[in-house]
Amino acid sequence: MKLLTLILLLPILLAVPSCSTSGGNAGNANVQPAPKPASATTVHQTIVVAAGKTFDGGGRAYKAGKKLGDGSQAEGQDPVFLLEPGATLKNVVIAKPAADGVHVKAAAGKTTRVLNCIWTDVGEDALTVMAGNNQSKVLVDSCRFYHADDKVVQVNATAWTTLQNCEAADFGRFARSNGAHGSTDPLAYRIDIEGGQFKDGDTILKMSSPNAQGTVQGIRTTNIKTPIAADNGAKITVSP
Ligand code: ADA
Ligand code: CA
Ligand code: CA
Repeated sequence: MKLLTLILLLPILLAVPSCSTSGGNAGNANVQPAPKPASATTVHQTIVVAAGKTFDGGGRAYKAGKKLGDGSQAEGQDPVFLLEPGATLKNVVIAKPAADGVHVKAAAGKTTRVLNCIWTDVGEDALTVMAGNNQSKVLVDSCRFYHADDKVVQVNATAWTTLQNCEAADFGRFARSNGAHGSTDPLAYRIDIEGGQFKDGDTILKMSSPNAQGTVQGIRTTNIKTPIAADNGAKITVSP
């Protein structure tokens, strides 16, 4: 390169931000602002999306009625949506109060999907994988989650769960395999986080049972305290 070209290019080269590879960080997060829906349909009884069916909210907002829960940290609240194996939920905004968000069931040979959904203020948690085994899959793609006092995605079953190109801001743990039984839990949880942007949170992925496996790849983060937490022999692989 000629000296003159280098001198002309120098300001551009210097302006490119540097990337850190710690915690799988492929650059700074640029999380979109949360939408502010003008109105939301109150759901008094959990909306069940039957096996293999699709519920397309068309961008409309839904919130929990009192019977489902208040969206606090109290356990045992009901979800706004329940997906049966192979169902798809898309283009839905879950507004406050969000109770226990969305429950997902998977079954062998089926993929259950949550696509392009937004939680404006996560309730007890946002999305729970309730059932499934290592032959079943759950895919959460291009979803956004804001303001979770504690957990966002809670995985209580061994369905292979992929969280792809999601965004979260202001949260405790973004994804967590069930920690209730700790070192004695034999379940082989599997969570893969691929791409996405995360800011102002404690941890991206926490797993704490011996057979739990996770991967985190190609995410962008800003202000995450402890990106990964793997206890009791759980294995989490991180790559930039
Ligand atoms: C707590 C509890 C888990 C599970 C989870 C949930 O973390 O320890 O067993 O119930 O809440 O799904 O909300
Ligand atoms: Ca909980
Ligand atoms: Ca919950």
